[in-house]
Amino acid sequence: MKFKKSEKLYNKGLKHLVGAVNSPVRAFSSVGGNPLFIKKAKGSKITDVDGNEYVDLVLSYGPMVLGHRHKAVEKAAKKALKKGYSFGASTEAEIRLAKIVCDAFPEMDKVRFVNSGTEAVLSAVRLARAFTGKDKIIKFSGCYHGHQDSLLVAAGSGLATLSLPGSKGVPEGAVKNTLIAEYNNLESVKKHFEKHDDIAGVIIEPICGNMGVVIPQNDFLIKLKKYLETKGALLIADEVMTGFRSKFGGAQELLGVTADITCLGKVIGGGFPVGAYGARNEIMQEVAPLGGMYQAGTLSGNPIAMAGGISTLTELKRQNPYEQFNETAHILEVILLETAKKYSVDLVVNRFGSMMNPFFTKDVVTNFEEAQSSDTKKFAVFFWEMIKNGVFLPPSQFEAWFLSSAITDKDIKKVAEAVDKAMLAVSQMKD
Ligand code: HOZ
Repeated sequence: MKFKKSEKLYNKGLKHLVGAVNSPVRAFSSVGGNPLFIKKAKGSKITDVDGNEYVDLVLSYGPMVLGHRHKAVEKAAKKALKKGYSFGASTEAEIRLAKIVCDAFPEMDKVRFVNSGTEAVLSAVRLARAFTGKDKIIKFSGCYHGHQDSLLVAAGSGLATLSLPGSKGVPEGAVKNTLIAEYNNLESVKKHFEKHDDIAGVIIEPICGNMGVVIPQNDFLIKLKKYLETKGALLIADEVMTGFRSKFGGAQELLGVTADITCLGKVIGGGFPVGAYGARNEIMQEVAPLGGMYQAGTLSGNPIAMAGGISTLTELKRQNPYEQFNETAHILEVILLETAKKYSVDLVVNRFGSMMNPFFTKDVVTNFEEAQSSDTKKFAVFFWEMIKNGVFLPPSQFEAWFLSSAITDKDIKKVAEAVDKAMLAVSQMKD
């Protein structure tokens, strides 16, 4: 497999783009080598500029739940494109997408569309503060909620990938109201409430995908919500990854829990830039123009993105692929674990719905500390062997693998063959 054109574009890109990328994880920093440049994608496959075709398990970090360029989505986006790209005024499409979203989340009466998951979360945090009149927010180590200042501490995703404890340029004051708890550990939340009486809420990825996939254990979410109710604090569910992906009603439907404020992104734009936050009327009443919590955006509710979202969610409802996701993830889990056993490689696989990934460790992974015990050098070797054998994975131990409804049996066979070669390579690594 050759990567000459990618290499050439990477070197060219270094001149005017930071690290030749527009989001750090794309730079392949933790796996070494040069990043791949992509030419096109269709269905379950993605093709780089050298013409190498891969089974895509990145899926743009989640949005492409139907696979790339689904017919219905492409048709809807093209139709919208012909009518104009942006108006700075309301359209009927926004009302249609809002209804689909609110219908899927039982306690969501109103939603506000923004342009990214980061924007959705930063607005949701502001809203929680506006509604409760309190300042402090608890987040869990290893969860990543976008790159807003106040939550850029103990974060997963790119920060975990680059081993950064936080970000330069975030003033102390910006994080002074952020408290850190441990995922799957209710006591660590309670300890903060014992010390502080000004906690507005707790933000969580209900199924975490940003320290690798980590799953709530023993009804953690349900217990957390019950506890927060006794404290008058809000539960903010960051469902940017899981919304419409774990189930149509997100991880909340799957886990039987209802958040006070829900953040969405990725799937609700079908690959176009969208984010959203929503809640019951009583809370959304605070948002301008109804209330005094200000939040705005020139491109918010963009007509092409709305068309992408409506068509994706309509098709997703029709397909109802959630059982199929479980089955496919189970098959991949068995492939990974059996191959690891064959080559005596320590491996743990975490999966939930259409999100999964392996950790190169022998112990269970239920929180950030345990996720960090994974051998990232082994992951790097595994990653490159998967690439060389035609499977596109996130170039980080701490990013989830995603499934789409476009994946075929032939793709799974290709993944299995690649896993065999990759695991063999890992087993041959010298200490
Ligand atoms: N925020 C995405 C999920 N971790 C990763 C995409 C990126 O950082 O580029």
